[in-house]
Amino acid sequence: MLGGKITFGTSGWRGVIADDFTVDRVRVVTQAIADHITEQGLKDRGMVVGYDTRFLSERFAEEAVKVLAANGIRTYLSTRDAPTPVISFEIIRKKAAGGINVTASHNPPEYSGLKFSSSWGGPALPEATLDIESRANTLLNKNSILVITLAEAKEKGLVEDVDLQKAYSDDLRKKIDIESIRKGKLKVAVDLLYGTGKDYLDSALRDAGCTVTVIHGHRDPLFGGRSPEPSEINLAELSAVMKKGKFDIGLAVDGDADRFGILDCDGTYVNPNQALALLLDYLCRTRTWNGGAARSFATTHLIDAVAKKHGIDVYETGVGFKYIGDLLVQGKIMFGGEESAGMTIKDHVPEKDGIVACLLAAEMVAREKRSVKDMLKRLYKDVGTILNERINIRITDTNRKEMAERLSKPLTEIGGLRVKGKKTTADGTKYMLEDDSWILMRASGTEPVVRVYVEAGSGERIEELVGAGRKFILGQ
Ligand code: VG1
Ligand code: CO
Repeated sequence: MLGGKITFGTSGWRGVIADDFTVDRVRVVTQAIADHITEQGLKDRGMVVGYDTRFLSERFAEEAVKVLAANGIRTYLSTRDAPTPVISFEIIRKKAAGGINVTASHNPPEYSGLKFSSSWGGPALPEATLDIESRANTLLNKNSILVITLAEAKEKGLVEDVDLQKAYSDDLRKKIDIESIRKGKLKVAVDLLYGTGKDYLDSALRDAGCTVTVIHGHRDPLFGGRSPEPSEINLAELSAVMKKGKFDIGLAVDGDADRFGILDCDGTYVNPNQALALLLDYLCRTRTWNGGAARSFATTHLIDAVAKKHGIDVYETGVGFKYIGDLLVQGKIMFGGEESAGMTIKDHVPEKDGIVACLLAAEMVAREKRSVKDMLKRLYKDVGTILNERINIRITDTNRKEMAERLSKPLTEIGGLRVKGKKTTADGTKYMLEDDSWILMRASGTEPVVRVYVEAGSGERIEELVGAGRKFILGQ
């Protein structure tokens, strides 16, 4: 058997390079995908294949192409590293059977990963990933992977090198109010976090007349020693750049450019939940779209308050953008967001898109002519103050077991307040407390951490709840 079991987490299969994530295992997973799409009768539609800027990503992508070709499946292979939403866009454009992006997204540098998107363009739903997983785990014990060389695949016309950038970038002009951004003459600081967003986000901003200062715009498979996640701590350097100059907004995307990061004009980090609520409010005021708003179980209820203000429905989904993507293709929503800094909009890809989110934030700042802080103040006045926080706690295998046990027992009191209601889903139990604050604790499906999500009306309550959650997880 080639290593341990292969499992797809919240988004794709991820593993440590040279340990879980190896050439052999990429071939196995690709064979499972090839069998999956063959059984669905989609094999003649071909697959879009891309890769991020991590160590050996293009090599792993090549392995996927070789296996697909051996199975008689044609590949549209990206000529450069590709954001996941761009793969999604191309799947829809080419009416392909699906797509593979070799990426571990926001994970630390030692990870690689493989995201499989279905023919409808979004991250595969559990029914697809469970099938692929089970096929892959059966294949691990067999020696039946079909592989041919890349040269042979090319000779047979089974690989087409494609530029994914142009069509996607042209399409952005239909979705973003470029003229308003142009009129705003924005000065924008951009952190590309060494990832795939390069020449997508910065170029789109320049095309819209912005003056753009870019940092980390080159490939570094070690991501400067951090994770390519646009979190507050990882954007400290961008914030420092902004404090030295005069900027209207700071923008960032994660390693595969499906997540966004936003800094206010003074370099202050904007919490993604707040950014989502502001963007939803802005879109409701500036677009004439029908449909509701979707948010994951862990995402702020500020979305609900904004939706109520505009009279639109709210859909609550499990954690993972696949569920939001599914609602988008069903035509039920005009907006979908996750607290981890993922969002998409009507008529766009059913996948989170950090590039679109950042451009919409630029558009909002250009049109509103206010700082994010001011917009937020106004929003809170309008719909009430809801603050939130998420912390990640690294756990060992020993405290994982004890924690699971503790989590399985119902709680009646948290942080000194009585539990007034609870909702249990596959993502854990969300406890609603007497003062309308809430807390959710769940194990991540992409990293070896437990996440504690809290929401409350004041900073002090947030602190108390975070403290209670930490104590609960670590058992002290
Ligand atoms: C995290 C986020 C989730 C997101 C997923 C993939 O999952 O919480 O909202 O969809 O990552 O994001 P988890 O199970 O680790 O909490 V990405 O940028 O890695 O595609
Ligand atoms: Co990502």
